[in-house]
Amino acid sequence: MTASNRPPVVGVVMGSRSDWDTMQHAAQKLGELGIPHEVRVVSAHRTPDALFEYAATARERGLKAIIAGAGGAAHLPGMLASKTALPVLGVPVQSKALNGMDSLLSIVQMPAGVPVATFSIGNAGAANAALFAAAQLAAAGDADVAAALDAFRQRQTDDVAAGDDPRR
Ligand code: RP5
Repeated sequence: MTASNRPPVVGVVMGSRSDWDTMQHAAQKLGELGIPHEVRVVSAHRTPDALFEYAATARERGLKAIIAGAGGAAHLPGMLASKTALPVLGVPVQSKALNGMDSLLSIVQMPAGVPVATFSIGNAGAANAALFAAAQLAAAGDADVAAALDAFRQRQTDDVAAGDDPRR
């Protein structure tokens, strides 16, 4: 079975379709590593009931982690974390008004007892959240993901070495 026809183990959620430009970098990395995942728009403010339902059923549906991206008053990751003990990986989307500082601070400053692992603002944060979710799956014993992650790291190292003269 390919990653796309196995049940998802990672959920990629975002507060708005407008977050997809950023969050596609998480989905792309998960795909590259062969990790089955789902992608949904779930808004803390516009669809709060759907958010609660998503978080409350995530574990029983087989998810092992949720990557959640949001911008501005970015309450989605924290509210998901309030309803599930699955790891929630928060991605601050770069907002237009405040460049993502609002998103970052909204996501990172969780009260003790309800953790959200917070990544950097924007595309790098989305990509790294996916790689971190992969590392969690690998650490929990998924040998295929561990091998895919090692291969990714090696390719990345090789790519840097192959282009080590910036004039070429
Ligand atoms: C947040 O508001 C979303 O995560 C998005 O980053 C931001 C703006 O949403 P739209 O107005 O573009 O739908 O909830």
